[in-house]
Amino acid sequence: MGSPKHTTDLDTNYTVDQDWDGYTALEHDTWRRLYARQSALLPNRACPEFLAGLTKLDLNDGGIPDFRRLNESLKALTGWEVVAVPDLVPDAAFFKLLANRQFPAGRFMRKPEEMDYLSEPDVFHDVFGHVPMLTHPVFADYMEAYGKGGLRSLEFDALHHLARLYWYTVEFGLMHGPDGLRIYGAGILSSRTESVFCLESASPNRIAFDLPRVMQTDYRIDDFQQTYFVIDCFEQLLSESYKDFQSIYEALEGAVTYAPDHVCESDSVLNHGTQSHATSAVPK
Ligand code: HBI
Ligand code: FE
Repeated sequence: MGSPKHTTDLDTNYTVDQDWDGYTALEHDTWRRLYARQSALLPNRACPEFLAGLTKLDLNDGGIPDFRRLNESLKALTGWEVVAVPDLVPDAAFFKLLANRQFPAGRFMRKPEEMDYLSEPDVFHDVFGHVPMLTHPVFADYMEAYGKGGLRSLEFDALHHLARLYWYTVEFGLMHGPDGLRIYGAGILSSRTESVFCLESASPNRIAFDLPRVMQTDYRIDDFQQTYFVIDCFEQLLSESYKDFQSIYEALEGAVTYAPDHVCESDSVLNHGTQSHATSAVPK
């Protein structure tokens, strides 16, 4: 499938032992502080499905969760399991793990001076941010479908489209639920400052989710998002992921790439950000 590099990555096992006994008291303490901070902030901000998952998994019983114990609950709920990885794994390997309902989680804990910003996903981002969502049956199926779509994308040179979909849903997704705007993206849920910014600031765009539109949109990794895409429910996300991505990729060939702050005329806009520029479409 795809290039020889992808084939090699697909055959390599990137998982490691979590080595739970190797964590220091300081690292467990960092988990507890981060947990306390986010769990105080997230009621009425996170979607109810995340908060329910957090309760079910009991991630606050004294430090960094032991994946062996965590997996007993998670597997019983949706058949997903968490596997430890040293850092980012190559895309092909990442997709293969997701397609098999295995979520790769960084085993390292951030340093106390990095409470608010990290460039690589650590155990707090991966476990607190992502794993509660994997207890929800529909979201759990979406993540598997995403992994399968990712494996197929390797044949079409469409990785950038898939990476954008992941970014604007799994990492930075918002949902318009019965009680208003709520967070389901793990990149937000594990961030104290973005949990408030994404809902309350007038600055970012909030635009109704549209699959090809998302696949055409660049993103920023070094600052708050300038655009959030908003879904109605997880069933919508799952049914979108059953679409024929190949025909979407073909339709997107030669299409423009939108800058992160761009607003299109055809967008269904919930909030037009105060920082947006109408002329920010750039050729691919
Ligand atoms: N590896 N461990 C890990 N975690 C990720 O979130 C991750 C990754 N490899 C690739 C990747 N994400 C992204 O490029 C996907 O969006 C495609
Ligand atoms: Fe993540």
